[in-house]
Amino acid sequence: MSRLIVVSNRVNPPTGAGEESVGGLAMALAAALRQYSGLWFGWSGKTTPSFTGVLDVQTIDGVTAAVIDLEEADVEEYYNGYANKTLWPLFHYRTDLTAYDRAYGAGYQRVNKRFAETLAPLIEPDDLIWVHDYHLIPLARELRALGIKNRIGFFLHVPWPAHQVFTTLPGHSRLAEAMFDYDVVGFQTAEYCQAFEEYVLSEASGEQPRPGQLQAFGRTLSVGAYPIGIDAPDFARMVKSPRARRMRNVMDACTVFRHLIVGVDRLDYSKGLEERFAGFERYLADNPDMRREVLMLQIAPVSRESVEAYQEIRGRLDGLSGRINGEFADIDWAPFRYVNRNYRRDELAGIYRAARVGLVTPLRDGMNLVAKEYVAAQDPDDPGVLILSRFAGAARQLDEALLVNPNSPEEIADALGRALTMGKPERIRRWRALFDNVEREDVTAWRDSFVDALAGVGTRRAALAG
Ligand code: ADQ
Repeated sequence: MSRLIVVSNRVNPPTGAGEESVGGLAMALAAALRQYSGLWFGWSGKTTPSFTGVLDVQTIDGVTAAVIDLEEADVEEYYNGYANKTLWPLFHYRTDLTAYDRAYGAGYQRVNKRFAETLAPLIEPDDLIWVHDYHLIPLARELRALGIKNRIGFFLHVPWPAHQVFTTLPGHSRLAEAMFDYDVVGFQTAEYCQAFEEYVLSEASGEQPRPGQLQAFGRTLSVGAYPIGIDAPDFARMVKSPRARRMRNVMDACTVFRHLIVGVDRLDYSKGLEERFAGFERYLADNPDMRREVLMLQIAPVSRESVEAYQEIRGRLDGLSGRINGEFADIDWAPFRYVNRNYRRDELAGIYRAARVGLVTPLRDGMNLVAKEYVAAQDPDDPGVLILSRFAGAARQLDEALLVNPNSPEEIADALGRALTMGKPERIRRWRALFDNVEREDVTAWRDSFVDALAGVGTRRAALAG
């Protein structure tokens, strides 16, 4: 029977509702794999003095994971370097933060080759291979070079930038060509898919024989939008859990007679935290009579701490949060709570549920699962309001949220004013439309539609499910 092999940079299957510190990608992949007899391959997160390619295989919570350690230089050049200092900022339109360093590019190619050489012996002829995210774009090319003929798909979790931005990358053509060693390439939204098509047609002399197909570099590729979702049934269960209820009670006790506004993000410059803080500050300045009526809680666990840009933004956010409380707090009250730690997922569910406003304002975001989690956690009879950046992929589906330009503190402040005074009938009407989408286009729908496309539309799906 065919298997599904999922490949991503990090392999960290969550161990259940209590798991802390798991990114959106890990949550989604674990949920996707649990229902397939398959394998999850990638980096352990550990380093070794010299690369051995020795696999550590474990089964955690129904997911078989096979991981390898990388050398220090790999981590520096491939992970911290090309992935997090070159491609991440570039794909999020931060050309000002994008580092162009040949050693990073070489490390990126080397690690992709190492992944391919370690993975290739594990691949059986009928396996479907599903590669994830910008860390591993050249993986299919490396696997093909080793003679792997299986169907290989690629899903990009982050935006594909406009071609004027993508072409600022030295070696962009090589990276784009590597996409054509896949059979199917999926993007979060139609907009990113179009940006890729536009690049291929205008920069790579490509052709589009029919919608959803691209020809270039002598090969043909299927492309499409496959918006990722959350594990909606699992999240619904979690919202009702004792820990979620306890956390909700804790938050209610902190906000007696006040409305809670919540933001939950990895501490990353793409998430628009500085502008969001400024938006809240503006709201307080413009609405003196509301100052005692609101509490904003921003949860932002630190990430990628070895990258300077992340250290810098952390310092700026510490300063801003201090300034807001310094300016507006009184002896018995402070408007802003800023915490840098991880929470259990069931605790997060309780926090979302207690919040009258979910404030999700990334400057750019492939999708943004926090927006969907916030919607899934609401009380149907008295739901909160989602304020969402128009530059999050999620805005394409969640258009009944209050959509804002995340670069504008004024727009954020206005949206806060609207959300905090919105009557119950409008809140319920908007939430219902949002929830229908979150429930319908969940992680299972995402996985099935991509795997169907990869397997050749439904023909082999029955054989895959295990
Ligand atoms: P991320 O950039 O990590 O994901 P996001 O989609 O919001 O962003 O997912 C974050 C996840 O981490 C959520 O499930 C959230 O609950 C969890 N999380 C955040 N803060 C936490 C905390 N303090 N404690 C515990 N858990 C926390 C990337 C892309 C996104 C895309 C996803 C999936 O950048 O655009 O939506 O992959 O494709």
